[in-house]
Amino acid sequence: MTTALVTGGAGFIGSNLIEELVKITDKVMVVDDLSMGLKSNLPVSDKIIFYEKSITDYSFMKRLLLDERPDYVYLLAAVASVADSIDRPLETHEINQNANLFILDTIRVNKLPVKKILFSSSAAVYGDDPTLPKVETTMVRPLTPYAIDKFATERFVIDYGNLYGLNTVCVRFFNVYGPRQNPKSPYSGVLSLISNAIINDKQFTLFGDGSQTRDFVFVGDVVQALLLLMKTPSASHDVYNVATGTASSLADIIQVFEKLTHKKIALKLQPPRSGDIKDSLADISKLSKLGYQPQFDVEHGVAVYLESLK
Ligand code: UD2
Repeated sequence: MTTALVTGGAGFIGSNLIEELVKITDKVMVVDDLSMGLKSNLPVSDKIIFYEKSITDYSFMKRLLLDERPDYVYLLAAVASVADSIDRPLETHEINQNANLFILDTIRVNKLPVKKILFSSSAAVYGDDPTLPKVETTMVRPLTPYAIDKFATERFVIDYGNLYGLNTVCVRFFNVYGPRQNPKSPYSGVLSLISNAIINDKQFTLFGDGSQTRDFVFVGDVVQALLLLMKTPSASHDVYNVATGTASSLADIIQVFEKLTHKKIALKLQPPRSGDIKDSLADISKLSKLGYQPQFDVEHGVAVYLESLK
């Protein structure tokens, strides 16, 4: 019997992961406080055990880990917005770093037989250094509480491997999009905001001239990467970019949406958002060497995303 624990499993990326995990796992435990996620994001399956709990509920987390002794642990729960982290640095630190460290240390101290632990970090750790594409060895420049905690927790996760022999791996997500990405928050990913605008015939606020570029990666490809990293023994005590290796400008993306929906997006033009980086692009050769091949270009991914919103 194989079991997995997914923190943040009711969220956007977590719930897409769980859709695949239930096919290959006998039992999937989900811990989510529903601060961002929705219970309805989870697929219906009697393999899923859902706990509406925060990962900062340490006595609960300890009991769960000791009682259930999961084989695989996916650490996806987080304050997921940079802006939110700037408003709440201490809470962000508690959730994004301390709670994950507590899980690692509970596994270490109790010598739990966890096969592998995966931590979700972010391209935010690269900060505003303009060198492209970003390779995992590129200097990091974390500029916000979100990025600082993501980077420091990466180091904890990797060094719990080096120091204590835990089998761990980290990922740096670039701009993930796809079904169940919540467009409600003003800090949601830009593709969910464009979808929301075009479907509801609302204006989309474009910051800048649309020439800024991002490496947009479809959530299905992200799930492929997570499963691959979990099952690849050589991917251990290390960090991997998860992206497509292709940059698209927002102007390109807007065109893709307009072509697919046969609608014109009403744009409200605003100056560039302060603190934004102009361009972002990943080098994915490290992950590709393990067999990762993104299956969705933006046209395909956006089409699937739009279909899911019908
Ligand atoms: C993403 C992450 C952020 C951090 C960062 C690291 C999201 C939502 N944000 O920020 O958490 O990890 O990467 O580099 O995943 N835009 C508009 N109109 C809008 C919203 C956005 O024009 O209503 C523009 C925005 O100014 C930017 C681009 O779209 O140029 C992408 O914005 P984003 O917030 O989706 O993602 P990003 O890369 O800035």
